[in-house]
Amino acid sequence: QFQKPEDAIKYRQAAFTLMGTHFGRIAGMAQGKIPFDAKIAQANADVLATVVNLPYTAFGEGTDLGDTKAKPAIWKEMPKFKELAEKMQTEVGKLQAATKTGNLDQIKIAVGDVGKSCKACHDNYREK
Ligand code: ASC
Repeated sequence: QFQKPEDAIKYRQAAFTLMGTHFGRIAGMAQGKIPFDAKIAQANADVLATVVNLPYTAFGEGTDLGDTKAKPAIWKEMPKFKELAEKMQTEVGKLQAATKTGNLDQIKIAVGDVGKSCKACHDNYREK
């Protein structure tokens, strides 16, 4: 799928950057740092719901070395890593549903749960 390990590393980093950008806009609204606009929240959640599926095709064998913050533990504990990824994807699905209601209180709860699911993986599998 990827020609070189560096290509996979760049690809997954690009996907994580997009996740951070689109989640960050919704989180900013939840935190009152960005004015709440239900339509914009929904549009960002729709993009987020797609891009959360992208990074995990790019953690193949041999992509553990290079310019990456990914810890070797990922490849030693791939089922656990994938489980945390799926948990995050589930929480993003709930966030997407919450943005469709336009209810900021529901969005705030879902943002908190997505944030926890990001952090759960970072704690074990990403270099600082
Ligand atoms: C973000 C972002 C993350 C998560 C994480 C939540 O907006 O870029 O990596 O939220 O900070 O704990």
